[in-house]
Amino acid sequence: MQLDATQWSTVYNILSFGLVSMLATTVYTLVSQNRVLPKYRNALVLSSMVTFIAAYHYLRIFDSYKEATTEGTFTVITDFKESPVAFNEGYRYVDWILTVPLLLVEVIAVLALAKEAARSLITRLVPASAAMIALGYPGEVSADQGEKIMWGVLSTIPFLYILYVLFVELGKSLDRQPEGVAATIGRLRLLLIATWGVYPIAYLLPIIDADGAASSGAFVGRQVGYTIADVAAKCVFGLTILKIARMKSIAEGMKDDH
Ligand SMILES: *C/C=C(C)/C=C/C=C(C)/C=C/C1=C(C)CCCC1(C)C
Repeated sequence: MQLDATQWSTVYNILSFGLVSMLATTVYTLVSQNRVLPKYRNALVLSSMVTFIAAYHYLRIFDSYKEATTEGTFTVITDFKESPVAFNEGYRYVDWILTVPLLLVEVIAVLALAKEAARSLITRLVPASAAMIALGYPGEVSADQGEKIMWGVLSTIPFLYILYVLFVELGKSLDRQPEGVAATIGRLRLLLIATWGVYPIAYLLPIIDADGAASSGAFVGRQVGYTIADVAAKCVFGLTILKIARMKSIAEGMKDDH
């Protein structure tokens, strides 16, 4: 696979953008802890953990990308096959298998549901999300179109199940949320669907490209798609969680003075 100079720097810059977004959000959600009631702080801790874990993996992806494509200071090896080091796409999946279940627990935590209801949702969402990521990985790294489609379809089954639980099951708890909060939680769910939906689309790029897994356009598109989706699904999402926690804290009597 050949990357031209523009493609190479596009991926370089988007990875850099992903890394700094994760770092900044980690700091912001950490220092905002005392702006919410103690019972909502766990949701913020989970958000900080998610962006911290992602920041670490962006560092690793960044290193792996540079190693696989550059030699010396100024030479760019644009042909991945010529590179002695392979680009490791696995870092993303290691990241996701940790952060996706944590993101779902984060949603449940900010709702502060009754213990029973929270446990029932978590015991269904966490295994389903782990299965979704684990089933996607063999397809991601395969160069065979048929295998990509098969693993993609298998991974979509738990994906649809997660959407079902979030929309149908979780919908029932929205009636019990304070005024204004229910609407924000509704928007949070839409944000989740809109951003999580980008991943399977980015995954599809090498499948719909005539050059398949060897297409550099599909490679760049996938890196850009995954990174923008990560920033939306982890950073923007985490900040929305903070907003919900603030609204609920104020609705429950916390003074709105900081
Ligand atoms: C922070 C990372 C997040 C929120 C990652 C989410 C990832 C997905 C929703 C991935 C879904 C996939 C499918 C539904 C089918 C094809 C394979 C995947 C793993 C890309």
